[in-house]
Amino acid sequence: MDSYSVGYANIALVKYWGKKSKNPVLPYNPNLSLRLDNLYSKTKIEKSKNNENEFYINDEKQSLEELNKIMNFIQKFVPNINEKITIKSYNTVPTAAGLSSSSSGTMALVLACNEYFNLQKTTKELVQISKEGSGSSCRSFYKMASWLENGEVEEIKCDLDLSMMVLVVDENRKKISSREAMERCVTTSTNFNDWVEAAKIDFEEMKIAIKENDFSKIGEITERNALYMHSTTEYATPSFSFLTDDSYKAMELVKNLRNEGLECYFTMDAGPNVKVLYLKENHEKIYRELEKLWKKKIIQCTQ
Ligand code: 2P0
Repeated sequence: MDSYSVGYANIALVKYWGKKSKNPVLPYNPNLSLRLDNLYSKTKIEKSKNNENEFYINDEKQSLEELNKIMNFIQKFVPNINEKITIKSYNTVPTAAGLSSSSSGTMALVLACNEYFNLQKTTKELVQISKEGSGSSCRSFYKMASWLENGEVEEIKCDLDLSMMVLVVDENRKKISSREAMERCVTTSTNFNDWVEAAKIDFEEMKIAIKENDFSKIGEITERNALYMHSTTEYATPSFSFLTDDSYKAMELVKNLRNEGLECYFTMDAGPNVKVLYLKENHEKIYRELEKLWKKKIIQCTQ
């Protein structure tokens, strides 16, 4: 029997960018995400055949550093592991390219541990465990979720059929991890406090827009929130950016499409790739147009 546990990627419409506390992991601002059911990781744990702990992603043995990271995390919620294990994980998401592979991977790992070690945790407990591995992964347990400053994760009801695709700029592993980037912004960005205040307002307005099924407002807030998050990297010391010339080209494409009457909006995370948010009913039209204009890969993230 295929006993893999599946975890999904999620993309924030209001971003988590900065830890108010590291233990437990708490965000500076409330944030909110959409789960991408086509981008997932599946993970299985087995008793090791080699009498050593091992960690594979897409059949590739991971470094000792990656193995230690994952084992330290597991040991936080699985006490007294008295055997060696093999962790096998497969990503449909390119790893560490700002496509939320850490959220899908962490969710899958937490579920796999629950299964293999027979932990019998509730979803609510697994959500809280998950965020200690990768903050944003706690949102992947729900189709739409919010994660609050006090650590609570709530499911958000949304009647709109929201979809996303990714205009791939670069699938390679990013040079700076989101953890390190976030930390640098918290400690050095001169506009970090302003970002937190703006994101709090975005979060409140986003919840209202979702309740009112106001897609235009949802899109508007999504774009301005992503741009603000990225501006904190410019104001950091040393300054840096996840976005490349091609990212800006992709953002322009999205704006042009919108100006021509095909309503869609962009968002970007800790990497150069640009995600496009639209209503499912416009999927074919938007995909057809973007396929003509975007010469690189496009990933369809939702059915
Ligand atoms: C988000 N990101 O809200 C934001 C926007 C990236 C940009 O959460 O340090 O793996 O493990 O808590 O959750 C990616 O960072 O960071 C992220 P940690 P995480 O999706």
